[in-house]
Amino acid sequence: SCCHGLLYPKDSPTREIKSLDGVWNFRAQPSLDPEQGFREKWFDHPLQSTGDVIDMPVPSSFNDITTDPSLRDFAGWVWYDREFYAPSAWSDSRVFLRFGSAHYTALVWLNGQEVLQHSGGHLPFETDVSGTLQLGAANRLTVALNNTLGPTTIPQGAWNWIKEDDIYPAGSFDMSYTFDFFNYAGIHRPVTLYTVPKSLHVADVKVTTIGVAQDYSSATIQYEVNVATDTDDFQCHVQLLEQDGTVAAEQDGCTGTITLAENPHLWWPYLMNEEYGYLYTFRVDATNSQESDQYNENIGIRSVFWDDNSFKINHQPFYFRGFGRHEDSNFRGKGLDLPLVTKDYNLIRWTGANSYRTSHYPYAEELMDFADRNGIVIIDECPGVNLEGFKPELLANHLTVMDELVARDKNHPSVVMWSIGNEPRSEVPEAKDYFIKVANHTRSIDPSRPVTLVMFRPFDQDQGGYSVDIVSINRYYGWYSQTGQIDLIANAVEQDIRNWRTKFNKPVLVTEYGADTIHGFHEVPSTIFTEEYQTDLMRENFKAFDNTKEDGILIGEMIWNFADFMTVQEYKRVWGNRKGIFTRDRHPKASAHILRDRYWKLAQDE
Ligand code: BDP
Repeated sequence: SCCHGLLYPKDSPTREIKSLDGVWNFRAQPSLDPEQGFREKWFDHPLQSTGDVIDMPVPSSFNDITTDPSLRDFAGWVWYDREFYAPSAWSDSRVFLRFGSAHYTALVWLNGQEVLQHSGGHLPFETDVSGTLQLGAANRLTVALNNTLGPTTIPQGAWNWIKEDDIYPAGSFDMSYTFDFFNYAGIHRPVTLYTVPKSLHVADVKVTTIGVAQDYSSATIQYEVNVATDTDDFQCHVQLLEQDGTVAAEQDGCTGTITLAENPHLWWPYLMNEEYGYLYTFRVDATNSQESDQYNENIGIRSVFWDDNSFKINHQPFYFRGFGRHEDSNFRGKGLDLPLVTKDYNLIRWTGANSYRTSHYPYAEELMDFADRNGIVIIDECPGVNLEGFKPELLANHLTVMDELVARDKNHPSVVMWSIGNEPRSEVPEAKDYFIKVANHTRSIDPSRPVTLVMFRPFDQDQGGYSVDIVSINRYYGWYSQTGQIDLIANAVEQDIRNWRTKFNKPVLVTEYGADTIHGFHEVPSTIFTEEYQTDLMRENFKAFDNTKEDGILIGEMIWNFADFMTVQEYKRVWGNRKGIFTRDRHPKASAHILRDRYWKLAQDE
C-alpha cells in the first residue's frame, strides 16, 4: 500500500519522544520572486536561520498571528526554521521526524539536506532521519511551505497573476477557492522526533472487530502487525489490556484473531450505554535476538453494520445526532489547540450529541483520540470539498488521500463511515464514474465501514449518489432558498429526503441544515440573522426529521455548524460564517439550548 500506517508517536519502554513544537523562525518569501529562498538556499546554512525572520508559533496557522494583512492573505512559499539538540544517548536508536500536518505542500531540510516532501494539508508525514541527525550536537530544521491550491490539489483552488491596470499595481495576484472556510496555512499540528530500536520496530498495527455476538457475550478481533526489520528472525507478542490494566487476552503471532469469550467490554457511542467509549490497550511487543520494540494502540471493540435500510452499531440501530464542524478558532486558525479541543468535547457532550462529521478535511489525531474516549461517533471526511472537473490527475490524488486517511484512522472505533467528499459539482455525467471509482477504492482498502458522499445538487440531477452506501445531503430551505419563509421548510425538507431515498434506495443522512445567526440579534416575528430565526428554522427541520425517521428512511441529522468560523472576506459573510450554535469563542446562542433539548430527548427515546 501507499503508506505504512504512520502510527501516532507514543512513548513506551522502548521509545522516546521529543517535541519540536514551540516558537520557530518564520519568513514569507515575496510572492513576486517565488524562487528567492531556493536560489539563496535558505535551507543551506546548518546553524543559521533563513534570514530576516519573525517569531511564529508551532502548531498554528500563520495567517492571524501578525498585524500584517499581506501575511493574512499570503499565497506562496513561507519558510520556517528552528534549532534543536539531539541527545547523544540516541546513538543506539533509529530516529523519525514526523509532522502531524502542514498545509499544503511541504519541503523539509535537516542540516541543509532535503529529507522529506509532502503534498496535502491534513495528514501526517514522516521520515527516518537517523542518517542526517547530528547526535550530541545542534541541528537545524527548515521547512518551506506553500499554501497555493490548484486544479488538481485536494481541495482545489486557482492562483493567477492580475494584469496591471489603474487599480492593480504590477505583481498583484489572486488566489481563489470556492469552499466556504478560510484557507488557513502553516504547520498546523505537532512536530515530533521519536526513537525506535535500531534493528526492528513496529511500523504499523491494524485491529478490526470481526464479530460481536448478538447477545454481547463474546467478540472477536483480527489483528495485523507490520514489523520493519532487516532480518526474518523476529516474533510478536500481543496483549489486550482492560482499562484497569488486567490482561484480557494474550498470544504470540504478528497476525491473528483474538476471541473474548466472557462478556467483553464493547465500545458504545455516548449515552447508548453506561460504558460508552470503553477502550482496550492493544499492546504489541516485537522481538528479535538483540532487542525489542513496544507499541500500545488504543482500540475499541464494536461492530458496524449497514444495508439498504439500516445503519447499526453493536446490532442496534444508530441515529446520528450531531454536527458539522471545523478546526477553527481565533488567532491560531487551524492550529491544534488542546484547551479548545477539550472544551469542544465538553460542549458536545453537554448538547447530548453523539456524533460529528470531520467537515471538510481530516482533523488532528488528538481529536480522533478524544472521540474514541468520549464515545463520539465520527464520519471521517477527506479534503475533497467542492470538487469539479473530475480529471484523471484529480482522481489519482483523491485515491492517494483516501489511502492516507484510511491508513491513519483505521483503528479508531469512533470512525464508522468514510466521506469521500462534500458538495462536489456532481450533476455532470463524468461525476458518476469518478465517485464510483473513489468509493470502490475506499471499500477495497477498508471493507469494514460504509462510504458516503455529501451531496447538494437537486436529487434528480445528482450523479454522485450511485457510488455510496449511505446518502448524505445538505439542505438549506429557509436560508439559501425560500429565504425567510419558515412555513415552507418542514414540507420541503421532508419531500426532499423522500426523493433521495426513492432515487438511490439507501439510508439518508442530513449532514447540513442551518442559518447564519448573529449572537445577540433578536426579533419577533423572526427575521433572518436573529437567534429566533435560527431556532424557528431548526424546529421546522425537526418536523421533517421526525417524520422520515419514523418511516425508517432518515438515519441522522447534523446541524451546520457547531461553531461560527472564519471564511474569506465577502459581503455574504459577516465576519465569517455564522451558522454556529456556538459563537467562534464557544458561547451558546439560543439555538444551542434548543438543540440540547432535542438531542437529550432523542437520547432518552433510544
Ligand atoms: C454548504 C457547505 C459548507 C458551507 C455551508 C454554508 O458544505 O461548507 O459552509 O453550506 O453555506 O454548502 O453555510
